[in-house]
Amino acid sequence: MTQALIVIDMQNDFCPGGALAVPGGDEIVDGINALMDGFDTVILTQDWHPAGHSSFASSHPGKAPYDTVGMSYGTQVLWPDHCVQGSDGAAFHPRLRLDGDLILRKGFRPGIDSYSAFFENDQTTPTGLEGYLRTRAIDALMLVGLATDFCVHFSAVDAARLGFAVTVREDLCRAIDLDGSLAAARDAMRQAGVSLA
Ligand code: VGL
Ligand code: ZN
Repeated sequence: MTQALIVIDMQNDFCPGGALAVPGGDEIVDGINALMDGFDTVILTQDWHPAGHSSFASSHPGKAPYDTVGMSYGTQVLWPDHCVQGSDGAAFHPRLRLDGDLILRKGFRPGIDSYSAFFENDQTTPTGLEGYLRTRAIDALMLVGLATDFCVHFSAVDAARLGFAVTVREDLCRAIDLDGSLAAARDAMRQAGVSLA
């Protein structure tokens, strides 16, 4: 087995003080940096939305952050404006090691959100990450980062469905936990065959 480390969305907007702060989001930076030493391949993902993105509550008159809205591809949670391309909030946490092999940006199409590093929220538009991993003969993945119940969760489930052996290091993740979303995410990951470590 050749295992790669995927570091999900360790960006300023998901850390305390950011636009969509995940409680304790910055606590895991040093542990993730140390973990990188054990991997030949490290991939970082970066949530990367254009201004006015359709996942922002501000783009939907009368809606507030954390409301939901029906999109062509299903129900979408609406977020505060976050990770706008080129902004400080979209930048990686200043202590995060950036010596990984690949930075994969996602969520850049105005009309569709992308929690997963593999497919956008329509669950069919690929990001290309699967091809990158397969052409490098990587068949196992360890996932860490933010947020456990959204981008880590959907990335882990998609990776397991694609046939990768997937481990989520829960101690190096932090959750948003919206209406029980963390418990639901843990169940869904387990059911997909993801190892929670
Ligand atoms: C994320 C909500 C919106 C995440 C990204 O990284 O988990 N969550 N965009
Ligand atoms: Zn986002």
